[in-house]
Amino acid sequence: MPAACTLYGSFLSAPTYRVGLMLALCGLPFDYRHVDLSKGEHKTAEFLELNRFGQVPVLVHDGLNLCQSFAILEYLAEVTGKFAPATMEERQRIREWLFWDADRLSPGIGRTRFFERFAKPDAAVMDYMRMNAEAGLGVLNAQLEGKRFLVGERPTIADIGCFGTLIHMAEGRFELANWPNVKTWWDRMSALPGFTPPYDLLPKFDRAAA
Ligand SMILES: N[C@@H](CCC(=O)N[C@@H](CS)C(=O)NCC(=O)O)C(=O)O
Repeated sequence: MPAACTLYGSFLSAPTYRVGLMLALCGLPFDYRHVDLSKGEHKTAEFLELNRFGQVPVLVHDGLNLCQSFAILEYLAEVTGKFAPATMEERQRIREWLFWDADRLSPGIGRTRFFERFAKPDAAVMDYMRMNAEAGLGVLNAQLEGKRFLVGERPTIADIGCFGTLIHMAEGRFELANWPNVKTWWDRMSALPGFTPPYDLLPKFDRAAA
């Protein structure tokens, strides 16, 4: 993948981390632009030119501005050939995981963590979010029984996507040890060459590629 990459994101953002982690695991240096969500920088006319949805992350590569982190993972897998499906069946299985994550896992985990960290809504709302998150963790735990990775015998963007979703789970007061198969898989993901934890990978300032 010869062209340079620029990642726009926030150090607090799991979707930004998901893309940053993919780049790091692929060994691809990237310029980083810090988008300060607290100042509404993601809603400026300039940023909306990059992402019509007014959200981070955005990846700019080869003249294309790309949004939606799971779609960006698919793009990167395609252009690098890394963490990519080897067969049509794998492609579909990976998509199933990514779509399920966006539908079920991310909302529960992400919102519970957001509310725990930044706001305290009504207890019933918190319970509902937490229940959804725990249901998602239960699905992951069951699926990882006796398996090294989510699809096939090697890590794919399905793993990177779901791992990125869980990365701040401790901030949502989820105890990883309660889902032992998820914990074993987490340790395996954290041992991949190039793995970098979120607050090391994503700074609070712009950074040029090393
Ligand atoms: N489905 C999107 C979700 C992105 C997202 O929710 N980004 C958050 C930060 S973690 C954001 O930009 N929030 C501001 C907003 O939605 O206005 C993705 O996966 O990229």
